[in-house]
Amino acid sequence: RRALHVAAVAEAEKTAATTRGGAASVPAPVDIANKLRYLFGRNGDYTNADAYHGTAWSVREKLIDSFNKTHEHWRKEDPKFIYYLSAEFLMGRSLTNTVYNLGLQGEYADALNQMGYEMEKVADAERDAALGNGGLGRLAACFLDSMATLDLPGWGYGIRYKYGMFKQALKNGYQIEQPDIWLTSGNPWEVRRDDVKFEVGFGGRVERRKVNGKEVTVWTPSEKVIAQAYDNPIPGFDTPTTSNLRLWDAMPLTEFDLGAFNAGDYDRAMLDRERAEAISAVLYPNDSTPEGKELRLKQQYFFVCASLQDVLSRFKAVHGTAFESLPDKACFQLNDTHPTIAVAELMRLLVDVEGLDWDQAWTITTKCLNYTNHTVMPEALEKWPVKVMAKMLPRHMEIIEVINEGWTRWLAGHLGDLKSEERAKRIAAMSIIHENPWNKEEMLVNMAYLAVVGSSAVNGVAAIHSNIVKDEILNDFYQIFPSKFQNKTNGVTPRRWLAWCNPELAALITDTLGTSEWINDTEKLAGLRAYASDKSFQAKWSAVKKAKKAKLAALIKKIHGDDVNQEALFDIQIKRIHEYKRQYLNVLSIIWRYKQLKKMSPEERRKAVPRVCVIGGKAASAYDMAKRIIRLVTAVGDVINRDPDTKDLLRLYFLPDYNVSLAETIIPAAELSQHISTAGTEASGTSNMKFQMNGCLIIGTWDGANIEIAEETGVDNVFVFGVRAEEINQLRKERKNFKTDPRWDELMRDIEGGMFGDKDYFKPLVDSVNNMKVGNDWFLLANDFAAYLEAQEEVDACYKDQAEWLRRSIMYTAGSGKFSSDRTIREYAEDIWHVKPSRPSA
Ligand code: GLS
Repeated sequence: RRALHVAAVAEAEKTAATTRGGAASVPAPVDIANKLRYLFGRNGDYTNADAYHGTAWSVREKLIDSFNKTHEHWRKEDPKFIYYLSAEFLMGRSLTNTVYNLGLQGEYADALNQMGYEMEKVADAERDAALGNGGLGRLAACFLDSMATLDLPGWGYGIRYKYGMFKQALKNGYQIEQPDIWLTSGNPWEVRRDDVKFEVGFGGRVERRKVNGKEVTVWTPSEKVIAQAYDNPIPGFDTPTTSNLRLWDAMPLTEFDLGAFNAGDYDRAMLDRERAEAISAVLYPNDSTPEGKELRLKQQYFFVCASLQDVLSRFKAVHGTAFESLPDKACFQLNDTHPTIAVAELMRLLVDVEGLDWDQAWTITTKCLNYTNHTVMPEALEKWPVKVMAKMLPRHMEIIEVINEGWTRWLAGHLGDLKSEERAKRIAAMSIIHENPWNKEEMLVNMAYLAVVGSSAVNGVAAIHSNIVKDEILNDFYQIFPSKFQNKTNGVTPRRWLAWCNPELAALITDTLGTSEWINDTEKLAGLRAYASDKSFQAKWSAVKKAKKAKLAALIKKIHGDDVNQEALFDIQIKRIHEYKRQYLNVLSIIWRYKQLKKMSPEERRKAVPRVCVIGGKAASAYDMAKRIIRLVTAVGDVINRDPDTKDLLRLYFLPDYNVSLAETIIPAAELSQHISTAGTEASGTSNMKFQMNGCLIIGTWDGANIEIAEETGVDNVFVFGVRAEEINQLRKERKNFKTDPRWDELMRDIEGGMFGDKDYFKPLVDSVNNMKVGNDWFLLANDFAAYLEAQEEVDACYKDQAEWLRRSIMYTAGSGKFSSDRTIREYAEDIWHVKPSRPSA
């Protein structure tokens, strides 16, 4: 029957091919029009948004062809897979990336032109898929691009949030949050898999039963939901490989309680649906800030449970119950602690469901799992109250207790040489379950400790950060398992972040190097060093930057209604708003600059370097201080941008709703970007790499990946300032002896005195950094203030020498080879995952 069916379809396709050239070769304009006609019921006179949908649904078919081919190949080859478990994937838009990665940009750009549309405007109609907060989620998205490009068998697994990262609007200069309703017009980039769904349980009770003389543990959840799979094909670049991001949507077990409905109880009839859907409804809008809500733990378990069941069911279909070979076929990367419940869940599936004995299951589990730490912020290292865990996941809590017993017992033996008091102290410090230091009544499960104990490899995301992980955050563990700890410096995809978002610069690079191979071999960018001082090359380089600045200027005009001086230095700080990232310090230096300009004679002003400063980023909805910082930016901008004495020389704009697509416009236009976190606080940063690739100079602290960027670019080409990470602890202790700079004191008085209005609202901001006692100014703004102003003066001096500025700009791009996520992923694949490329035939 099946053979007959296959033959019949093949025959039909042959005739179709002779009559209409085969689906794949329907001319793109016809195909786009067909999609609009048959999927949307539209006939002519389309808006850009219509044209986007028609184009996207047309491109989707080619994407799915490639996806199917790849998976057919992988099914046959059965290679080892890497599964990237992440609560966040900040994908942004897909159309441009997909047509470029599939090599279809010419065809579709022409098609749209013929129809009277421009690809860029059409692409602009797409909504961002904002299923992530910031760097951590965007890193996961870059990693998927690189895995596919490198032909590595691998999938991402996460949650299909109905509402992604909130939309940020400004009302009178204050942030307001609006829901991100991104799925309303349908999502052409996903495929719902009605044949892939799993049950996920919560709560209930755990019992031991005897089955065939063997004691088994049975967990009977009190609540069950369905995890429904949606596949999001991920096209590699310059390869036939298209891999997958599988996202789970939560649905009720039964569609609808008809009994309750018939009895007139409409609310109850809908209750299950609402409860289930709540699980995948909203992304928690936090980044490096705490969020201990039960729903978040529920989300974490929900996607981990569905993903592990999915992987095990595919494994069993091929290998039956030969679970000892699971580590040869599958490994899981835990993206931060969010998916750490996987340690307990894999144990539960292997022991309770598959009947393996504990030790065997533990060997398999620890071989399969690896953990990446992404933050040093103590408040962001997740800890769940035992009470919460025991109620929501009673069996997992038991499993974690058993893991911890085994772990502490092992430790006691391992530390046998120590005096008993010292040994007890060390064991207590490393126990996965421990007291809450702020509330002795409460016991907590430390998810980072669970991840370390349950994994083969643990890594940080930049050299300095990996050292902090080893020497501070997880030092006890490092002393015991030094070889478990690694560094994997982050990277970003050079496709989205250089080639596709800056096609003009990409064309110039390709022209100059005589090849476009740098797009997947970024080390080739080093070839640009030879041209760094070449006048005619500098002129072309500068022309591209000017064109990109014009685009950003147009955007500022659209948002704020102001024309800005395009000859000015474009100075950018875009990232989540956080005290440790120190946007506040940036604002203080802008106020200082403003005050200096005010004092200058017309003659002096003529010599000043004009600047357009842009700040963008979202504040977590509950992060009060961050919201005040945003208001300070807008308030200072309101004064500066309207002052006739200075408005040609200095502007400050807050660009609302910073997201991936806004970044794609801003970064190519930036000349100076700010990465000024307190040394030792920013694990890596990844926008710094995107700016570097686009030839943007950096003013920054000796922190995160800034250090490695400076090494690759030439330290003298970077404006580095501020205290070093090693000094921080001491400086914090010596807070009350610290003498602030008189300029600092003046600025504090200005803000406090109402120079920018809203003085009551700004008071807590001033107080947070101004009262020099232990604990205040935790992020040491005052310590770095003078050095920062000095570095800013160096920036001005350098900008006056355009030849030098351009030389440096070129050196940045030339030195960015290391920061391709292809390099990062290759390192993960070789050192941690042991996964090899497997490419389908073209
Ligand atoms: C983060 C760090 O804060 C960033 O420094 C880092 O670049 C990113 C990716 O590793 O991870 N951790 C976090 O919780 N949010 C981030 O962006």
